[in-house]
Amino acid sequence: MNRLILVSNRLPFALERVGSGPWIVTSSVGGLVRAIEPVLRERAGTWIGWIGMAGDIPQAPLADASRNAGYQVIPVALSEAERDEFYYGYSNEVIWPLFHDLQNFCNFEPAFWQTYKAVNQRYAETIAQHCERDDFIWVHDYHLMYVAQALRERGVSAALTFFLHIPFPAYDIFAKLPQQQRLLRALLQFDLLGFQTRRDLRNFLQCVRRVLPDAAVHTIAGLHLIRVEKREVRVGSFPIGIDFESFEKGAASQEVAQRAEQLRAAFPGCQLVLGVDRLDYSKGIPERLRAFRDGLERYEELRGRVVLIQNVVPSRVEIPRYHEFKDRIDRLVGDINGRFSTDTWLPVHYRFRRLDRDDLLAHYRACEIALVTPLKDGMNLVAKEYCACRIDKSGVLILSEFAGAAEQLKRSALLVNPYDVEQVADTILKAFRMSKAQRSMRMKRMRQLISNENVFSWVNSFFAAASRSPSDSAQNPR
Ligand code: ADQ
Repeated sequence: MNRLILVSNRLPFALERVGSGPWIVTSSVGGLVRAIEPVLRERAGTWIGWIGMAGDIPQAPLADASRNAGYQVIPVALSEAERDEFYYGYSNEVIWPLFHDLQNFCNFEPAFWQTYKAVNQRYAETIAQHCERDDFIWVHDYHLMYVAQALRERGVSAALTFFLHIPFPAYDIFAKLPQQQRLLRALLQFDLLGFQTRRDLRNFLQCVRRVLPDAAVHTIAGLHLIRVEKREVRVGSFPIGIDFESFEKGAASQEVAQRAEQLRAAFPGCQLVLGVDRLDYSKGIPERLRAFRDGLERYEELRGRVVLIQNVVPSRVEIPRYHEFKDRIDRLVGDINGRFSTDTWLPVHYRFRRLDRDDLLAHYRACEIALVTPLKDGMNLVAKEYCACRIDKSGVLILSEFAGAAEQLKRSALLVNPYDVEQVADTILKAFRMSKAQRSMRMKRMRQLISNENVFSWVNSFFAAASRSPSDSAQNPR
């Protein structure tokens, strides 16, 4: 079995300290980490990434973290200027908004691209120092799209694979990117490119056809191969899943059941509608609040009988646009509560902080309706986590048609266009009125699918696609 080298912008650890006290290492417990860690242990693996802080990296706590994790951890250091221009700049002020179809939010500052390339070169240098010829290298996400190009320039011929967690835009939007050709050529230095959905895959192929006249796209029995510069690149869609069982088990625990009960008891006679998001303009939070307000305005039936619990985790607060965005949310919540609240009913309960895991699961368990309405999203794990925690097989998922998850859940979720405030309001009413039998039939179907297509099968299907030769793949297309 080949050794696995996993490369991502962030390592699965964070380092924190109060003042000049000792460093504290906290591990990330996301689904991706849970799925990947056993594979890394089994394959004598290495995880390469940034620790999340600029400047020198304290080595001792990281060495401890690596020993405890059971695989090698290699940090990549970024200076403050690199963090600002690579991470906040090109990654999050150019690629992130553009790939979420929000080109007006982009800051196409030319210096950002130079730093993006330089940091990707640093990653390549670190990978080259630690990899051997037969290693399997798996690079993740939009921060590191230039890594394969930089590795090839260093003569690395190992198998290079890539997975994009965010959407890939259609040509009309991608064409705005000043570096469109360079970025596509860099991506085509990988041997396998994975996208979340068929939509993203289609968009990517369309961009290749339009931007690179020398590239030929072949589709053989459903499998896509791109031939360019005497290379052959496989491209596929691999919708990411969650660790269904751990959410289901967690939701069934006594602590979570108690917490959910307390939450329900706090709002007697009301159906609870849940929003859980990172603070990000792509998640459609103001649009959702406007839809909720519109529902209360037009449907008296909802007043006093629904409560929106909106939890927002602080994120990228260093970027000014995110501040403005938070102010908008604050104002809308104030407006709705000011206009509609009564002595006994407050329509929106808004929290701006990370919930701990039990609390998050209790919210999933307690809320009858989940409102997951991103303007665009690679997948959206909240939608899947919500269903996994509905162990009583009830609950309604209102889901944006522009979330990757909609491709899998469209038969059973209530799909909405998040920009259509009136339609979302009507759908809240529909969910509110939905019979128990309908809720249960839909929820059972979603749970079955999410349980089958979980994060472990996602990892396996990606590895399987990487290890098939193109001729095998043509016979067994995805
Ligand atoms: P994200 O944009 O971070 O991920 P998402 O898939 O929704 O988006 O994951 C967010 C995670 O944060 C979830 O696991 C959720 O439980 C957690 N979370 C959100 N709000 C929280 C709160 N208030 N308290 C505690 N936890 C909270 C990117 C892409 C997505 C893609 C994933 C995985 O943008 O489209 O689904 O990667 O590929």
